[in-house]
Amino acid sequence: MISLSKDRIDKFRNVMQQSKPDIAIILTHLDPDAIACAKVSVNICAHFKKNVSIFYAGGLYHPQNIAIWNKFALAEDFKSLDKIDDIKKYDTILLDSSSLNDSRLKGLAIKPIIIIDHHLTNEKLEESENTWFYIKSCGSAATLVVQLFLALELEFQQGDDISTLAVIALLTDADIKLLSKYVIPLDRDIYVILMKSADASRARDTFASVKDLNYLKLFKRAIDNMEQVEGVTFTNIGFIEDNEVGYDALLADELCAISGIKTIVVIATRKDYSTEIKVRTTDDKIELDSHIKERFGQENGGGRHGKGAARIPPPNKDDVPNTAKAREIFLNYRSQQILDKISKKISE
Ligand SMILES: [Mn+2]
Repeated sequence: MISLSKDRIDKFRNVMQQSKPDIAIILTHLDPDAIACAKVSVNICAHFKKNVSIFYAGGLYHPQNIAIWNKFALAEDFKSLDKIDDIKKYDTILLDSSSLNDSRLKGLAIKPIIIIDHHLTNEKLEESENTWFYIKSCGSAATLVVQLFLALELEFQQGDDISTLAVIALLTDADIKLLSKYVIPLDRDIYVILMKSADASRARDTFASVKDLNYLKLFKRAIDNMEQVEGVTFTNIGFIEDNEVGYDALLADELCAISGIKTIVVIATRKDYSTEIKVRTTDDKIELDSHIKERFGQENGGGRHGKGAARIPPPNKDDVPNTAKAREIFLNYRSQQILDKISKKISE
């Protein structure tokens, strides 16, 4: 396995040793990758005898995140970023994200001493004597954090939470069976090492437990309302309750894995009449997020609304339908509007 050079590790040790006694790990989103990065990093910080707290922006949304949250009792360690008392008290570590201007930070000025991320951004982050940045395109940020953990000669215990969470992160971000186009040999090497200690049945359970009766109800709607337009499969699942938010993403993931479906668009409308759009494709040649940004605006597609996702804000109060008939027309109108936007060629 490719290891980090001795110089890089020495520098990491220095940065950690010189840091403040209190470290805040900042996550701009909660997903399996960010969660695993944070938990492995807690062990790294503990190795340097630091007090560490994890703060996150946003919410859990995707049912898989909720399953992980409950199964691994994460509520104990993870605090909402709104609860951060005095940011100056801490040195900060930014994981699975490297944007300091991320809108999800709500203007919180952070100067991380450590950044580990697998998304390349346009922001020019320059490492100084007191900072350590590791940004490299690969399947998951957990790969890079685990590589660092191992390079520091730390060890996983048989069946521990952190190796299990890292396996879940890899299987989610780097795609089941590590088939994502972003996967590099390092991801596979790390996966093999993790599987020696991870609790595979617990990892499997986490994937299986997300499908409940809500899922089944929405799945039926998705199947009933499915239509094919020029090789793209559309489905409008209609209104979703607040506790069903995120199921649209899960449905898109699942439907995209069905043979014969190449690109899937799942449309769902929330109580405030905003519309969530989730797009998944198996076509490696499509740069999905840039297409989504072109059509739905820059804050979509890997921006504020996540990978493969877009959102149409709620209509003006006066335009909110209040009869069943008007609601039906609204849903049809939104479907058509989205269908038009998606099938339109970028050059038009
Ligand atoms: Mn990630």
